[in-house]
Amino acid sequence: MKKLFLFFALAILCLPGFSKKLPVPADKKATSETVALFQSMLKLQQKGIMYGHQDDLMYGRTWWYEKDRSDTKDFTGDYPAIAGFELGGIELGNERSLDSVSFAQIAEQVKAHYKRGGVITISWHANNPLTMQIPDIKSRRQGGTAWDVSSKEVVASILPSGANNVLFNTWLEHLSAFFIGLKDEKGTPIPFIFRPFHEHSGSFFWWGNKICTDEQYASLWQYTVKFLRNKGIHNILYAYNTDRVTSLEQYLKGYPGDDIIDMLSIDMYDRGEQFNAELDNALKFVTETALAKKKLNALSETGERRGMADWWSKVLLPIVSKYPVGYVLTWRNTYNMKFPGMSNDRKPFPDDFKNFYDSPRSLFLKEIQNENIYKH
Ligand code: BMA
Repeated sequence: MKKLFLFFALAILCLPGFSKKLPVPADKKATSETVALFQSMLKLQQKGIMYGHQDDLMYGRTWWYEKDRSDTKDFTGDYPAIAGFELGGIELGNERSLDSVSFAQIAEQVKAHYKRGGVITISWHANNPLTMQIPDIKSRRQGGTAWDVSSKEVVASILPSGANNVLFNTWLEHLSAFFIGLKDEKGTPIPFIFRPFHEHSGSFFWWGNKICTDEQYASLWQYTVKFLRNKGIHNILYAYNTDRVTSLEQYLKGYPGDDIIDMLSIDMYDRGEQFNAELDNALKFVTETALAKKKLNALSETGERRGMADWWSKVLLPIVSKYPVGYVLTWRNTYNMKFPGMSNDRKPFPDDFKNFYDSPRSLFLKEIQNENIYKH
């Protein structure tokens, strides 16, 4: 009898996640692969910082969708650990995103990157559901887009009892349909990080914190997450995100709750010398709070904007190395961008990016492939 008891006790202890009481995603119904991704990312942040690149698999400086091509791979020989994708426009049922990328091809590359053992993150610059309905909007700058902040009524209008609630539901239907299609060959839903309504501390999107109240912002999140969960979608890790902030209090304004959010992330671009101290300060409270809340964290958008040749090795790497930052992502390499007075043969990255790549702290795809991040 005693032996039998011991056997069962041991068997239970060996169940995944049981013995170590590992932190789990906010969604109690998160799929096994999603739980594994969450726990793997927590583990990996002890080892180093993953590198992510927006639209890396969709286009580069000089090419447009060549299957499996990547500017990061062309430059370093390896894919980024994190592949970023953008869904702005999916809500309207469009075939292509606001950046002219085909949604079908995005789905294809999400599947490819998952198969390689990489992490997927998705952003959504959703159109403005209120102002986009105004006739002749096209003539106005930013009219009807995510950047249209001309009305403070937008968020209220899409929440229940608002005039645009039904419209917003159709948008979420389009979004759900795309998400439900993200499955591997066996039909297993592919886990990913979703970062909608981002940078709300800067009020340049219609969900910004000068455009709606903190309560409305939190409700927008709760409504969206519940909608997706009710669709049976349980393969998402949700990333809360602000633009530059200087205190934790500012950072958490409008936070929708620990039952909704899996990752605390921040976006900060380098626009001058003060950046070093600002980033250091922000990463300190973001990583500390994420650890205390048992959540993931990331510097989910950053980039060099002051013309430093050795920014990657002298600014970014030393600062992010001070804290257990989950990943750092740099934004898209705009295809065929014409810079005034410059020829169009820009390299995808500055030479110093190689120093970041060579650092033992940075993790690219090959360095996380052995970790089997989607398995317990
Ligand atoms: C922004 C810019 C835009 C782009 C958007 C969504 O920060 O890069 O040109 O449309 O992201 O990817």
